[in-house]
Amino acid sequence: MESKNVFVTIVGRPNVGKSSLLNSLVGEKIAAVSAKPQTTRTRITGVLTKDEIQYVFIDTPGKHRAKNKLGEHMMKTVSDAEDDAEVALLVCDCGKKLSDAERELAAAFKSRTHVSLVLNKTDLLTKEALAERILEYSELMDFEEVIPISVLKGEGLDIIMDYITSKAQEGPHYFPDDSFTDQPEKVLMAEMIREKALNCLNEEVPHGIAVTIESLEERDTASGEPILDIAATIYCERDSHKGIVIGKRGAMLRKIGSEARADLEQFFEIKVNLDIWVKVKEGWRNKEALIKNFGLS
Ligand SMILES: Nc1nc2c(ncn2[C@@H]2O[C@H](COP(=O)(O)OP(=O)(O)OP(=O)(O)O)[C@@H](O)[C@H]2O)c(=O)[nH]1
Ligand SMILES: [Mg+2]
Repeated sequence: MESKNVFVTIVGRPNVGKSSLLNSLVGEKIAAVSAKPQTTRTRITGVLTKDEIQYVFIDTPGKHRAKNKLGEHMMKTVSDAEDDAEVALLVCDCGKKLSDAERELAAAFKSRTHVSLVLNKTDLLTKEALAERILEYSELMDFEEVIPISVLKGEGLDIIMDYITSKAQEGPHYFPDDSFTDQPEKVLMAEMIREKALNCLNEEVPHGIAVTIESLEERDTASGEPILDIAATIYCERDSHKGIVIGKRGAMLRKIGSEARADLEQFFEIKVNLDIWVKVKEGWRNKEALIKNFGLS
């Protein structure tokens, strides 16, 4: 059997459902998803190997105007991804009107051959409204395909897969056939915790959060059952934010911890004991050294 591969870059403005799409296509929850824009901070590679074809998906941060150094790094990730795309999916929220972010992305991809428009969240729209949106977005450029989907309902994903499959070319598998991502274990864990913090917290607090895994140790409980001890730290930007993350008598931190633990146990298929600390690193999103320290540059 000849071996094939295809590299697919997923771009779009924040919150359109890029990471949701990545997770659905790969069939594993490898990228954090939240209702808050700017959830994804770095390039995330998802891998799916089916028979002879290896699909490599690259999820990127949502395109926006950077307001701090972290934002600048996020936008550098997007422009880097523009260069190495073989197939590019410009994902849009069909409930939203065309924006500058989409115009800029279309301009960046204009010279490429395999660029398709993916209109997500069709579940939120009537057929008529969707038809209008398709016309509006199709003006952007000469897309190879226009694919309306709903990640939520699992609709249209097979059409995306057929399209991508038709672009696969002879070549090696760059990742082991049984891997889903190139993200290190600790990064996946930290992102699972950050996702829960994003979902539980309001307003400006969640965007100023970074999560690191301090230690990781597997041991056997007294009954002989294996358990994974994970020690994590949530960094926030201010003392007042630290109070919010911890919550009344630690209630918020417990909620974040128990939701994260459930995901961790499911993904890593082992019982987890999760210990989370909260620390303050003032204004870290504008400090290069800290951004680097958190693995975000
Ligand atoms: N109604 C509806 N909501 C969806 C659909 N797909 C994703 N969402 C929701 O849209 C929100 C954003 O999803 P993400 O996957 O985090 O979006 P993203 O484009 O990766 O966002 P950034 O990482 O911030 O750029 C989440 O609340 C998802 O649950 C869909 O098909 N329909
Ligand atoms: Mg994302």
